[in-house]
Amino acid sequence: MLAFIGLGSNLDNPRNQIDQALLVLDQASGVELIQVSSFYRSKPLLDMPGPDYLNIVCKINTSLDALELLDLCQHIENKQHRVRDVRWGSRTIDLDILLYGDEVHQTERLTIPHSEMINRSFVLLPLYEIEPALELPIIGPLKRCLEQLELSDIDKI
Ligand code: ROI
Repeated sequence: MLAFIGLGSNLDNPRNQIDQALLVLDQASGVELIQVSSFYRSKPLLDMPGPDYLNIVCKINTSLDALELLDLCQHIENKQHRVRDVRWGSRTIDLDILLYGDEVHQTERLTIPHSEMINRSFVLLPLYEIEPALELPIIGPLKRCLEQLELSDIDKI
C-alpha cells in the first residue's frame, strides 16, 4: 500500500530529528521509503510561542495495515523523546499518517485523511512537491486545496 506521512520538529536540532525518524521508518520491516520532499520552514501554527518548525512529507510503500503503521509512528515519536505535555506545544518529532492508499478511517485512534491536513501549508506544499496530481479521498484534488491556502508564511529550504 502507498502511504504518505508528514513529519515535523521544532526542538533539539529539527533536521537531525527528521533524518533520524526517516532512517528508522526506512529500516522498519514492512516499510520502504520511496520519496522524501524538501524541508520547509514555518512559524508554529496559531502564533504559538516556540522556535520555527521544519516539516517534510515522505511517501512509503508498506505491508503494514494503517493501525500497525500508526503504532510504528508512535514508537518513533516515543523513542525520540516526544513529550506530550502542552496541546499544540513544541515537539522534538511528530509523525502524522496523512494518507493510506485511498482508505478512509474515522476511529478514535486514527483519522485518515488527516483531519487538519487541508488547512496546513506545511503539509500540502511538501505533499504537492512529491505528488502533484494526487486526489485526496473525500476531499478532492490536492492542487485545488493548495489554491485556497495562504503560502506566504512558509519557506522551502
Ligand atoms: N506548526 C508548524 N509550523 N509545523 C508543525 O509541524 C506543527 N505541528 C503541530 C502544531 C503544534 C499544531 N504546530 C505546527 O502539531
